[in-house]
Formats: sequence, C-alpha cells, structure tokens
Amino acid sequence: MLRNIQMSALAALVAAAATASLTGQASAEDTLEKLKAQGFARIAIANEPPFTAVNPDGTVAGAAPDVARAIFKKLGVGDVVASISEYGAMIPGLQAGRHDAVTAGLFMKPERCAAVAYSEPILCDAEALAVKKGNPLNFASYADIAANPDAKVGAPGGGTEEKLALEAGVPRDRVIVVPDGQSGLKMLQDGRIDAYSLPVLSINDLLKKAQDPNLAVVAPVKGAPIYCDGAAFRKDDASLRDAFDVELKKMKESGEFAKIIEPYGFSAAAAIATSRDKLCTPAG
Ligand code: 6CS
Repeated sequence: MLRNIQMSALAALVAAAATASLTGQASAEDTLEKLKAQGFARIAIANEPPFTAVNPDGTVAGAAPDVARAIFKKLGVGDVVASISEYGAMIPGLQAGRHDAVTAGLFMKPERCAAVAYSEPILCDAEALAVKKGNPLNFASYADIAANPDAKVGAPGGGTEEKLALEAGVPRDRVIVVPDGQSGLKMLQDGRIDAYSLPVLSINDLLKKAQDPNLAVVAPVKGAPIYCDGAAFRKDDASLRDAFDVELKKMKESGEFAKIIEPYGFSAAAAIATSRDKLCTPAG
C-alpha cells in the first residue's frame, strides 16, 4: 500500500514539475508574444546620462535604451517605453510586473544576479567622486570618506555607490541618498555633501554640463571595482533573456554594438571581454 502512495505522490510531483517548467517556458514565450502584440517593451531607466536619458522632447536615449531598442526591434518588438525609477526600486518594479526589462546601467552583482535574469554584459564603468576643486579633503576612496568623521557622501538610493560607501565604513547618517544628478551637484555646491558618487561617465557628463570651475572629479575611486550592467529580466522570462542575448551576441560580432555604445564613451571591448557568469560569481 505504502509503495502505491509513494508512486502516486512521485507521479504527481513529476507532473507538477513538468507543468511548472512548461508554464515557465510558456510564460516567457507569452511575454515576447505579448510585447510583439503591444508593440513596445516597458523599460525602467534612471535618467542618468550617458547610461540613460530622457530628451527634452520626451524621447528616450542613452546607451542602455539604445541597445535595448535595437535588440527588441530585431525580436519583433517595435519600440521601448521608459519609466524613470530609483535604482533600488528597479528590481522590485520588474518583479511586480511594472517593467518588462531594466535597461538602465543596473550593474551586475551577485545579489542582483540572484534576483533577476541578466543578459550578457553591455555597459562597463568605474566609479567616481565629484568633489570641490582641489579635492580639499583628499578623497581617493570610500574609506577616506569613512575616515573623516565630518564627511558626507551623496549617492543614488539602492545604488552601487551607496553600498560601496556603507561597506567601506561610512556610517548610514553620512551616506546621503540623492534622487538625481542635478540634486547631487547642487548639494555638493551648497556644501551639504562633500562628495557625490556615480560612475565615471555619469559624473563626467554632469560636470561637463555644469561648467562649474569650483568642482572636480576623482576617478577612478581607489579600491572600487569596474562594474558592467546587463539588461535585467524576470527570472521567469529567462527564455526572453536568452533571445535578447542571441541578438546581443550578433551585434557584438558585427560591430553594431560598438557603433551604438562607443559614441557615449563606453568600451565595447570591455563588455565583450567579460561575461555574466564572471560578474555574477561572488568574489573569492
Ligand atoms: O547599478 C547601480 O547601482 C549604479 N549604476 C549606475 C549606472 N549609476 C549609479 C547606480 O548606483
């Protein structure tokens, strides 16, 4: 009798697993079919040039959306429609179904890789600090900021720089969440923070536009890794991610990928030289 119960339970488990995998597969294929039918993919961006940007006329630009738009077109999805999100809210928004993908320079890190299905690498960059001219507090690293009991650093909420500063020992009350680049620069100019941290290309873009001779850049931040992003999909949409990766690989091989990202200042070679597996593997 026991044997029959075991066998029927096993059969039920196998059937459930098969259904789940088919459902998983089916949901991912449904997602691509849904996107094709609706004519666009909903992407999360931060509006942090040159990674992502919203032009004055409302159109979406930046290296990440441009790559995503090109790939979705090849997959039969006509365009992308962007919503601006704080970095820390991007993955929850993706998982809640508010976005179909995150294409925002959301750097691959093991804890994020555990939560989403990343594409292969797209945009790589080091970290930087915007500081007062002459770097009067001699910041070279996040540890230097931690070591100065009066120093405050601004960074995006839920972003990599916030985490790096906290991990370097900057107390929570001296890591100030900054909603966007303009606010960060203003806080630095007003002396409410002593450094504002973003990736190098983002800080350089901000300071180039600000034309403020009283600001300077410390780059790269000593001891901070070079990160790369990928497009992030829901775990259930892994086959959509795989289809995205097939087109991304072709674009890397044809030179189209470099033509899109290098005018923004990004290196195609840097993204090609690494991989999702490497970037998602926890440090030794
Ligand atoms: O992935 C991140 O968390 C970081 N990525 C970019 C492009 N800017 C700041 C953010 O913290």
